[in-house]
Amino acid sequence: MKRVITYGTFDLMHYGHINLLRRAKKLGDYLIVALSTDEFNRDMKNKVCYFTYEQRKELLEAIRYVDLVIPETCWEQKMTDVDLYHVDTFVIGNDWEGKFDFLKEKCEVVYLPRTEEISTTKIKTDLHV
Ligand code: C2G
Repeated sequence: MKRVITYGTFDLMHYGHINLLRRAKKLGDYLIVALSTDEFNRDMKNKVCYFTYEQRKELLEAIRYVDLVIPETCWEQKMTDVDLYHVDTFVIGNDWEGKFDFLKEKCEVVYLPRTEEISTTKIKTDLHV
């Protein structure tokens, strides 16, 4: 069974996220999503989420492409996660192009094109939230 992992905040879930998750799942048989916790978002990613970790986790677990959701609590957990979850492929959007090439010693690393016209920030701006 080919195991794939991806990481993210996934706040205000939108079709750009779904496009990523669908393509990520196509790279294997089992997709793990490491979901940024509220603390990690606030302290390290400078992101204020609309939905809490538990709400974002529930949304992700309802998506057919997602097999497991785990917490992302720090930048440094990826190497450990690859071993812990026996990951074959790490995948993320190409806004991170090259940033996680260090994982190539452990697994395949894939950067997928983002869905350009949508983002959580755009949604908030358009809704004047
Ligand atoms: N994404 C996308 N198209 C968009 C928006 C997001 O393909 N229009 C992808 C991103 O490239 C990422 C995933 O969806 O792969 C989740 O996006 P974010 O929640 O913005 O994740 P990010 O803040 O980039 O977190 O350690 C890695 C970080 O946790 C990644």
